[in-house]
Amino acid sequence: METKRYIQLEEELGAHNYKPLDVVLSHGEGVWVWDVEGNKYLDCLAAYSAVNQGHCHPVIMRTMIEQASKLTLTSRAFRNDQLGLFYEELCELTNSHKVLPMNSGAEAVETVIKAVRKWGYKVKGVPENKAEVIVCDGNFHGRTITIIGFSSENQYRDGFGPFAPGFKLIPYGDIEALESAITSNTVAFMVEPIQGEAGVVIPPSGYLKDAKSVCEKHDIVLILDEIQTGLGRTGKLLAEEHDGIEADVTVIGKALSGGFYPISAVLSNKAVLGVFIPGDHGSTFGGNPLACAVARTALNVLIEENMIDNAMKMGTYFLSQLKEINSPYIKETRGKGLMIGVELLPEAGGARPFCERLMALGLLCKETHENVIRFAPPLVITKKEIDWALARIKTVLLE
Ligand code: IF1
Repeated sequence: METKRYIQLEEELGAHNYKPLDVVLSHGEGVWVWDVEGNKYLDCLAAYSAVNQGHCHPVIMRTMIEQASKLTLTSRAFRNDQLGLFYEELCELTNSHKVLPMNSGAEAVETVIKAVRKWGYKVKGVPENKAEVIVCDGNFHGRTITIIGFSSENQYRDGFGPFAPGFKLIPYGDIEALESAITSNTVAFMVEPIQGEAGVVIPPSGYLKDAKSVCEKHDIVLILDEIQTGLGRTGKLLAEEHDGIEADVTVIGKALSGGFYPISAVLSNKAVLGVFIPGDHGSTFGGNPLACAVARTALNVLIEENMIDNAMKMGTYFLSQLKEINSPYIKETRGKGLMIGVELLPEAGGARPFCERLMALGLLCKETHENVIRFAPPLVITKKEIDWALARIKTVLLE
């Protein structure tokens, strides 16, 4: 079946909640993917940083096949032989004290909102139903009703109200705004170390460090959403390391399974996740043995195969080369590790046409927020592959 038939089926039978590029992918390996016509592309999106380890990583695949032939799902009514080991290895790696495993990133974010509200009521003494969580303009934390309720992006909210109360929006990167938004009912501040969907927006250096001290001063929980920035994307295991801090609570997902299986997790100190008692929270698939086995291997290859250092080295190189492109279309080129955004001037006519031209040259990337082309390849990318990509990026940006 050729491309247009696949597209026709998707267009006719699928809800139109996305506007994908018209490429129909059939298999992938490392940074490369192939479409149904046999054309080869370099994947510069890595499924929004869920495939940091590269497509179909053979070692993760072997674990998936082995575990799938043994035990996939037991529910949490019983215990299993992968969960405790997953907890141990994840806590060791991230210096965490407690873990709550879920499936999607949004579910993990919903979980942390429940946890900090309960912590506020039971530990901090905030009056019931008065808890406030501070978030930032330009945030992206998922697509559930609670989460879009505090989005600053109209399209994510339009038509989906009414929304949950108890959230305050402040400008991203502004510590004074954080300080003045805090009340006696504030329980937490939730923030992305770099705002992905907002267009790879990097806050002033030291922002997370300052946010941590403001949170400590007012006894509120600092939650870092590292679902996109975590697991090596910015050249560190967690992006918080660039500021030399440890969040009270960290949310991870996406590459936690190397793109093989939905698994996310809330990592915390003892206090916050310690508020949950049996029956408070759960999910059918949360913490299932297949997800945990895959995640253990996905974390292991990230470290064993030096992907994090590679992301730092290759990201520095990629960014420096992109900054040298003297294109009339470029407003700003920014990034950290392999989380890079090229912001185009409005007169360039939007990033989408550039992504379409890049696709025609064999490079798959995604526009975000109209004018930003996001470059976030798998962390296994080599200098040679970056040079291959740069040649095509220059062609499109200099034509
Ligand atoms: C879409 C991008 C969007 C996330 C952060 C939580 C979640 C995400 C920082 C929720 C998910 C995905 C969702 C996908 C597009 C992509 C994305 F920034 F990565 F590009 F939308 F902002 N926190 N990001 O980035 O995790 O529930 O999806 O597992 O919804 O269109 P999820």
